[in-house]
This record gives sequence, C-alpha cells and structure tokens, in this order.
Amino acid sequence: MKKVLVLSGGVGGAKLALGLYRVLDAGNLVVAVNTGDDFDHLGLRICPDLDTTVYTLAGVADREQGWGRANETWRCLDTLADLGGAAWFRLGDQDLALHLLRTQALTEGASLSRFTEQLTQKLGVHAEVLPMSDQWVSTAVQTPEGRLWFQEYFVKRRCEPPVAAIEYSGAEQAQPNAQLLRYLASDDLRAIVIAPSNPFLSIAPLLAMPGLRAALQQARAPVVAVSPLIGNKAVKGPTAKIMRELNLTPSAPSVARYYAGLLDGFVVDTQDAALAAELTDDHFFTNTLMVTLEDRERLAREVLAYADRLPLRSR
Ligand code: FO1
Repeated sequence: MKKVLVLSGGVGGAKLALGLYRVLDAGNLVVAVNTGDDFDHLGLRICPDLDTTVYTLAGVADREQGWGRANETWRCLDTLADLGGAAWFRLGDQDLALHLLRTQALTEGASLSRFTEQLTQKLGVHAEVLPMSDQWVSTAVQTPEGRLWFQEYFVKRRCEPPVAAIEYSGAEQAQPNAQLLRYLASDDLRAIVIAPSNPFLSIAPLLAMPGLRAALQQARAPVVAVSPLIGNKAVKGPTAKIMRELNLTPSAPSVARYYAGLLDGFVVDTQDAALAAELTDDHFFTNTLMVTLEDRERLAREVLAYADRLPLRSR
C-alpha cells in the first residue's frame, strides 16, 4: 500500500496526523516536521514540533495544551525558577528526559533524523516522523522590538509584537531530509497533505528549502492542503493576526494564494463556502474543526478520499 506524507508543524498539524495515523494501516504514515522552531535553551536542544508530533502519535501528549506530556510534573522548572533560572519556556520533568537524551545524542554525533527514528521506536509509534532537515533552520520574526527568534516571539512575547517580516535563517543552504526527498521522488506516495498548521511559521520553513519546494512540485502524488482558517479565524494561534500584519486578508483564498503553484486540491471549512468564487484551484468543503478524536479521524478519511479523486500528476 502507498504511503501518505504529511507536512506539518506542531499542535494543529499533529491533530490531523493523528487522525491519519488512526485510519491508515500501520506503517503508511510519514510526517515531515518543521524544525524552524528548534532552539537551544538551558544547554539543551529543544525540538517542539517534532516532540509534539511524536508525543501525539504515541498517545502521551497533554491533550489540553497540545504540547508536552500528559500527567506532567514541574519540579525541575519550579526549582530552576527559585534559583533564578529562565523559566519562561515550560519544560516538564518527563519532557526534560527527552531533551537530555537528544542533546547527548546530537553532541555525540547522531543526526536529528536518527535520534527521532529511535525515539518513535521506543515510544511504539508505527509511523515515520522525519525532521525536515538535519541542518539548522531557524525562524525569526522582524518586529518593532527588533529581530526575535521564534520561541522568544511565540512563547516569551506571546505573539504580541506586530510582525513586519519572517525569516527562515539557514533554509537556503539546508539540505532537506534525505528520506523525505526519496519519498517525493518515488511512486510510493498516495497523497501529500499540507496540514492545517500556520502557513507562515510552520509550513514556510519547509518550503523555504529550495530542494524541498522543487521536489514537491515534481512529485507524482497529489498535493492537498487543509486550510488552517475557519471563518477567517485560526482555531488556535496567531495565523490570522500575522496575515493582517503582513497586509494579507486572513481568509482561506489568501492561504491558497500563498501556496500557489504547489496545490492540486484545497480542503476548506464549510463555514467558508461563500468564498468559493475566490478559490481558483480545485477545492472541497467539509467541517475541518478537530475537537474530538472522531473529528480527527473523519477529517483524515475525507482528506484521503478527496486526494484519491484527484488525478496523479504527470511531471
Ligand atoms: N508553548 C507555550 O506556549 N509555552 C511554553 O512554555 C511551551 C513550552 C514547550 C516545551 C516543550 C515543547 O515541545 C513545546 C512547548 N511549547 C510551549 C509549544 C511550542 O512553543 C509551540 O507550540 C511550537 O513551537 C509552535 O508550533
């Protein structure tokens, strides 16, 4: 059976990835994950979107906040704060174990891909989770306060400073994940799904790697994106706010235009049906809000059925 490749960021993308994971046969899901949010903090390498994806697929994620682990304790962070350490980025006790191990592995020369593969195996995840690259790509945001690295903007400053521009430092030179490029060049993919993650912060770092954008354009499988906006609002996070700040209308058609030249199909929420005339590419309306596990599975089935109806591309 062919595999389904998902391009994803963190919390929002992981919801759809989980739906696909549950409706596909074991081993048929590949998730290529944004690493532009990764950073070094307290001497540890933190990879939030990768960890959110792996924890979600393993069933150990905190359901409420979407990131970190369920039943977490915060003794280390509380002690760190008492001692005057930087506690603005909340690292739980269980989560810290992963950051310690990954930092050690990377320091000893392992690649992020290899470490992530071992992690998924240890957590019993029967899907491939691929960091978009083993090289550094760092998302930074230009604001009136100056240039902020992603987590400074997102967590420390709670996405408050207006965004003038977004940079994907290192993306031009970064080599995309080799296994991801192999999949894109093969006949082994049934569909390529761009998850309803923030297009500018979570998907753009992947597309900013020239090799990955070209490989996507040349792939045979249909590329389908799921709009992250419902009724011109993001379910969670700053997508609509950032679009306004970048002088874009926050709407599904604007997202489709941002992905111009990449999409064969676009999945849009039924609440946005009135915008159909503005959608030039093939599109499909359905309920895209994922609250329950059943929502995730239903949307996953519908996205797959829609992608299966689209023709294979001849390129
Ligand atoms: N998000 C927050 O809003 N506050 C936090 O303190 C925080 C800590 C954190 C720790 C580990 C991890 O894997 C993710 C964490 N996140 C936190 C989420 C993360 O900053 C963002 O959701 C993603 O980078 C955006 O996709």
